[in-house]
Amino acid sequence: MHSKVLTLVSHYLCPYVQRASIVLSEKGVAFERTYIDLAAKPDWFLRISPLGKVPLLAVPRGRADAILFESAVICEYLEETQGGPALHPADPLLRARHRGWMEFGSSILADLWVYETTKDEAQFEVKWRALAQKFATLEEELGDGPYFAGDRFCMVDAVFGPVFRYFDLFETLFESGIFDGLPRVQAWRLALAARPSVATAVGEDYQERLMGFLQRHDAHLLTRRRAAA
Ligand SMILES: N[C@@H](CCC(=O)N[C@@H](CS)C(=O)NCC(=O)O)C(=O)O
Repeated sequence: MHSKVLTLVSHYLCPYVQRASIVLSEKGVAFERTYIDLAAKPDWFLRISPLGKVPLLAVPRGRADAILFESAVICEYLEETQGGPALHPADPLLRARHRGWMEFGSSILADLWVYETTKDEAQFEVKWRALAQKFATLEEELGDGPYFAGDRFCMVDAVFGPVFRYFDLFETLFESGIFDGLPRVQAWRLALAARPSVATAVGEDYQERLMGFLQRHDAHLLTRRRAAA
């Protein structure tokens, strides 16, 4: 690739892409996006993506862009090189703890992948319990908000905005109760949804696209909808 500005190689539904987009927006960095179809990855993409995954960040440099892969790496690079507000704590111990919670967010995304794609009811229930347990763990970690670490939006928030977004659609389908009894998580979710960088990390047709994805997977989650209807 040969870009003029930072370019985020994206997919419309990818939560890892969203976290990079959120960090770019929070830092006020101008960037472009290139979308690819993960079901038919173009050759140019396969040549530059070592794991065949999005996001990639193409960084203009001389004749050919430098390509960064892995969303956490991209976010850390942006934190180190771009202006705008710091999204990590200055204290190394606290910063390391935040990185741990970012990983925790990634583990929730792995659970969510199975939760939203499985056709199997038992597996769905296992993932419901895993997710409920992880959100309960977060309830213990959260303070008075509105964000993960208080007043200032941080990198952990950038990871969790896309996590909570899934439930905006899921809750139109059936009542999962996954956030019941977790007032801090619920308040955090609302604060993140209202943050412009989070809201604009996806297109306006995000929910339609996600619904199409669930239908293509013939997801068990959709049968919960029929059961609840
Ligand atoms: N650990 C990676 C995960 C990225 C990831 O799983 N991306 C998915 C889309 S959300 C992907 O590109 N999947 C394509 C594939 O695995 O073939 C990151 O943080 O960037």
